Amino acid sequence: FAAALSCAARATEAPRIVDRDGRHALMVDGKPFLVLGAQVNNSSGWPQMLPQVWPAIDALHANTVQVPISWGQIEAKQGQFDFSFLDTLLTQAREHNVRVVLLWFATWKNNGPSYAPAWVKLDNRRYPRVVKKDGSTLNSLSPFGSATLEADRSAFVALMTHLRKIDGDRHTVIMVQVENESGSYGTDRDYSAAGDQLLQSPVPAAVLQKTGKAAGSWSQVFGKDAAEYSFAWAVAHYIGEVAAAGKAVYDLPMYANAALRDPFHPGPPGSYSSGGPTDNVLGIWRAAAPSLDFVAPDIYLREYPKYTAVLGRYRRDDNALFVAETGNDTAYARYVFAALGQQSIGFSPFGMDYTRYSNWPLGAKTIDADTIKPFAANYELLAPLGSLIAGLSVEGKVWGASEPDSIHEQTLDLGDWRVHIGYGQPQFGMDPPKGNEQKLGGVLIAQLGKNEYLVTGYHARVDFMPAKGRDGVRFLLERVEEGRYENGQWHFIREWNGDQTDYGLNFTSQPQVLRVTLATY
Ligand code: N0T
Repeated sequence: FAAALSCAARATEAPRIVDRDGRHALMVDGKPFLVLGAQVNNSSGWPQMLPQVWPAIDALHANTVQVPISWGQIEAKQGQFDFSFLDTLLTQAREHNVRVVLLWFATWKNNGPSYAPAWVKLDNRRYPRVVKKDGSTLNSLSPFGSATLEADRSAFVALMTHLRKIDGDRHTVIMVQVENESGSYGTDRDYSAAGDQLLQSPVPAAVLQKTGKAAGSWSQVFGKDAAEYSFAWAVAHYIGEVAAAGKAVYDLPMYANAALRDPFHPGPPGSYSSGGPTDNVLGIWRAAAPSLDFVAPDIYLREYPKYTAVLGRYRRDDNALFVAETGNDTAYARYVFAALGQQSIGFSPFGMDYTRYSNWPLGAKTIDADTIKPFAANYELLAPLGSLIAGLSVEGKVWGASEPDSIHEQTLDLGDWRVHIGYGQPQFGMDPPKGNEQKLGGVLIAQLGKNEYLVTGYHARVDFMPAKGRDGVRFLLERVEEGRYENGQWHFIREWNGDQTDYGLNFTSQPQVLRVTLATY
């Protein structure tokens, strides 16, 4: 399939998401593309800030930068548009040889309308806010506001029209995020008349199909969850309408991102952003907003069990996994490997610029060269492999693992073979793994042929073994080559043998890529 994908490669082809057998890839210039991304801070989307952005992006070896485009910035006066920042951004992104994901900050930015123009956010009559059960009003725009939808959609269409004009033949912009962390904090739904009415209306067929429920009203079908689920439908439908109108003028991949709920102890809706694409309403979102290519998690959960649970929930047959945001502290860097193991189309730490803002405790305390280093090391290793990995991922031939917090070993099941991974072991001999001092370990494996694997990673020891049920099989490492990929071509450096293979394949802080051929005797 990778070969078929590359054969069809056309440099002029617009970016798109392909879905095959419940697996997904982002295609850019007709080839599978792995987003090694970084997101700038919320207020860095201004021409005079870009000099503090590019040094961080360049140091990261990122191939993609996510930058906000604010509704208030482009349409301060209704109907008059100013796209000068976008023009500047694209010119400079091309000079820095990175792709762009635009973030449409409009009706929702972390539940609120702060990025909407003043003529929207100060006119509560035309652009109503969400009403709580007690009748009070939240600073979160209602998804039932038809004038709000109309206004947001027109602005977005203007943006996409301009974008097609300046970038339709270059595709510097490869995806668009529609809104940011939608939904509302402090309520499960909008208690306006329209919100009440929705509860009593029939659940649309697409939602019934996704959730396997029998027909009825939202209240009848979903009982105590009806408030949150119907609200999620309304928010998703609104964002789906905005995305569809944008796609009609310029068809780029589009997604919505989620402020997560805790995967194990979520608490009640409203304690998290209710109505947004949280893990409990993914089916409703996919049904309500078919124009969105996927919905994506913003992962600010440092703990391994939580982080990996989130990856597993957003990777679905009907949903490509993309780590749309993650913390920029060192603890998060290793998770790029687990994300790739869950077929993620990309990974993107948040707040990666030198404007001197830190969102600690979500991310790092300070953003400097040391903060960037572990992320940069991963991207340096993965960048030359990106297209290869993304192509093999759609075929189900990629595995990945990140170092856990308190467990120091793992096994990955590759089919005929499995690998044992140990973290914090001496390179020579069989001392048990005791974990790395800094949790930076990670491993990535991709199958290249029947018994041939690409193996790479950092701070980990990898041992191959026959799969369960083949325990008696006598096997050996026929050949272990170290080399590097350049434009998809393998360049041989040396063969690993003796101490370098007898006690497992030891990855250190060096960016090393191996091709391992296994055999039986
Ligand atoms: C993120 C970012 C930015 C475990 C926070 C995360 C970005 C937005 N919001 O710096 O504002 O635009 O998408 C919200 C995390 C909630 C707290 C979770 C505690």
